[in-house]
Amino acid sequence: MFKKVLIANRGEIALRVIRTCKEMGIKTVAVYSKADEESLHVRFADEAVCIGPAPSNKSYLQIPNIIAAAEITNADAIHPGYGFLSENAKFSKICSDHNIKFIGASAEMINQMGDKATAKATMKEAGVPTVPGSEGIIPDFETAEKLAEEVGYPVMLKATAGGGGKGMRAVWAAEDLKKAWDSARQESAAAFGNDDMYMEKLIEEPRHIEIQIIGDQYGKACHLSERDCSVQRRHQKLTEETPSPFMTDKLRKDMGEAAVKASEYIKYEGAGTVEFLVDKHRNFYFMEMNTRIQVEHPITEQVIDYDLIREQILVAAGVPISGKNYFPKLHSIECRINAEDPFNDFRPSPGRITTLHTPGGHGIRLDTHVYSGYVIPPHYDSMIAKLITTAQTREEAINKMKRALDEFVIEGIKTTIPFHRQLMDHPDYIAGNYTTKFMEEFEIQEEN
Ligand code: MV4
Repeated sequence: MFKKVLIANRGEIALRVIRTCKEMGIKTVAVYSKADEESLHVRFADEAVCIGPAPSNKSYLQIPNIIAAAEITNADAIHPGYGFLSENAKFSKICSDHNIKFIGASAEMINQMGDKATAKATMKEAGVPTVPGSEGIIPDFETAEKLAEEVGYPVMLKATAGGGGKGMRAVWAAEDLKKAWDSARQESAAAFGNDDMYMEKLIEEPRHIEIQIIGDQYGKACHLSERDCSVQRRHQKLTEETPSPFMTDKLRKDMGEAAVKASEYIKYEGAGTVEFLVDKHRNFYFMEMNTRIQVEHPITEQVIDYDLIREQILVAAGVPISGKNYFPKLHSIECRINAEDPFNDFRPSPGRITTLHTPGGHGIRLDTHVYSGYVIPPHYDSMIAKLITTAQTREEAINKMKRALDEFVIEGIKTTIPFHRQLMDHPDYIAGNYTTKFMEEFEIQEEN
């Protein structure tokens, strides 16, 4: 088992990993930027190394500084969390070249799943349902035109180096294809240095339902059921829940088996998430595979009483998984609390928290690194807390979330708490009747 783990991240996920390491008797090393000197993850870790100034590209993304921190503290493993370097193949490779265990996917796996057309072709070989469309990359516009006629409009153009919606264009008619093709390739070249595109039949008003999987070093994988992440704004998840209100026992069984089949086919090691698009007829299609722990992992932990970070560490240390699949016994909802102003287009609202009162009581979990007097820096992602409620039924979990949001007081900055409070009163949300289109119609009401 590892003696000392360096957490190459910040905020709530750094704290999350440190907590599990402490429970496992593993020493911890925090890395931090100058702007994070007063952060809790620095205080909670056994050791802490400053790796640079505030900007991410000079600190949390600086591979040499992080490797140096691991060398001087003699860490034998690095947990990357999510975001930053968690899906950076070069970082994974450099860790293994330095005999430091990267608690995540191998460089090969990151590259294979990071290239969306390759990931999709691999899943198709594995027998996982994929959206009808091109066989891999489209060589030129003429081929795209012909293919779109065969597939039938509407189609979706996607950048193979993309993900999370970047370099993606929905095309409803032939006369719009050329403009979409050019702008998608331009966007992808600018964002990823790669403008290769592939095409799919457009799935209208899909739900985003993902399956948590865990694979060990011996080729075994199991699934830990689903999370419904359809409530998103500009490809940013706002709230997630498990079980999905759209799920049926058969659909869960079929999606779980597809996710396990995919993971065992690619010999996936570690915690991973297989994302699916689900249409209104409950057909499901592979979308993407994430090779990292996800922000929303706590709702899965809550309904199956499981510590996913602990499982990641055990698998990385070579411990075989139990192999049994898990099905939710409870209902859990997560609301991402961001330092943003929902009454002003969700614009960021960094600054000092002058008053903080956190919710508590039965079925309430709050994963956060903030404290009264803490200054939210402007340099990083705006998420400051994850409020998670768990109960026997969805209705009770929603009621608990309403009560917890009413108790949650953060002054000195704006937050998305009022948005989530209104969401919990929305009839379509309460009815579980929402797709990835939901936020396009949601209108926040001005507070009195
Ligand atoms: C799609 C789609 C409809 N049809 N693919 C969004 C980012 C990336 N995960 C893929 N995405 C989509 N792919 C086909 N063939 C609709 C989306 C999509 C979406 C998917 C999940 C969650 C939110 C979304 C918001 C807009 C579009």
